[in-house]
Amino acid sequence: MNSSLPQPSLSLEQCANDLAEQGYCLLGDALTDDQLKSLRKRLTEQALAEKQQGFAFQDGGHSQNWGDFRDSAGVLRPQEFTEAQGGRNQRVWTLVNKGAVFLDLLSHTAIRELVTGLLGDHYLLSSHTANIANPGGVAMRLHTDQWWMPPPTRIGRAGLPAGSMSRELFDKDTESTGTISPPVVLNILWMLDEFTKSNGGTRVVPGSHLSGCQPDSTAKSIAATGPAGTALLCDGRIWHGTGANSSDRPRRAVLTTFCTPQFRPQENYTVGTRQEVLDTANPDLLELLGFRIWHAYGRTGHPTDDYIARDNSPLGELIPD
Ligand SMILES: O=C(O)CCC(=O)C(=O)O
Repeated sequence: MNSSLPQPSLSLEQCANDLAEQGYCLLGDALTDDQLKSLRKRLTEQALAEKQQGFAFQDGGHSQNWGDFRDSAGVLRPQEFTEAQGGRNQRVWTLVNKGAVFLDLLSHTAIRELVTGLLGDHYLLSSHTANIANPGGVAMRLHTDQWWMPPPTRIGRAGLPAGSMSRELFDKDTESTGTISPPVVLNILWMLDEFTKSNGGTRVVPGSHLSGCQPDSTAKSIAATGPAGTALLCDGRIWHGTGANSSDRPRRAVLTTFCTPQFRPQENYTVGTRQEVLDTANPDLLELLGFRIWHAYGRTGHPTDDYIARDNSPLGELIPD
């Protein structure tokens, strides 16, 4: 084992250094035993119910395990896997609506300190989901979580127009321009089971967050491992992906992704959060969910309003008195 690679640590300073130098860190004992117990129970119940009631989303059954593809008519479509197609892993989406135990993770003090350290004073929740990597699931293709970030360019060099980015095009962007974008995403993987090399522990390429390019398929990855209760934090630029699970048990994890407020979250919480969650949300949660206006962006009316609300009736056509 390379001892300079991140190990689970209780020290926030160590974690921040690991994140800066290696692109990931492991916060030890991030979850209490009680939290672990309740998270496992709620996730397992929810995942089973989603399967039974036809809502389950499965992936993890192909070697090219993420990305768009062209169908027979040449139309670009998102890749999805059903269990019948070989998808083994189960994703559970939008956990903000699926139990208080998931919402509590968002106010974890040590994690929030690390998020603020990397992303700054303001950020949004981009997604709050779970990945149950089941036995037989294959390794996910290495990717970054900010693949859409327009890369820095040189004066006079025409880059790809920022609105034309697609995962497919960015997978080809494996040559560094010698410049680098800042991290604008931070992904936290809460380990509900021990992560090992054989049970699908997330593969990472240490230091790849500083490469300035997208993953190349020959990159050597290692498994980020830790006992249940550890939180794995990944800089949005690091090359990573779910490992193959060759064990006989599921590897459960909650994945919480934050992004800076210039960018579009993966899950649209202003529409997709259930009203009962909003009814008890504090200002911090409302900000994470995108209800706080950021420098006049995200407004529905007056640019100097602080927050938006669903029940604000937008001003319409007016007729003078
Ligand atoms: O579950 C994991 O180990 C990683 C998942 C991941 O990289 C993703 O969902 O983008």
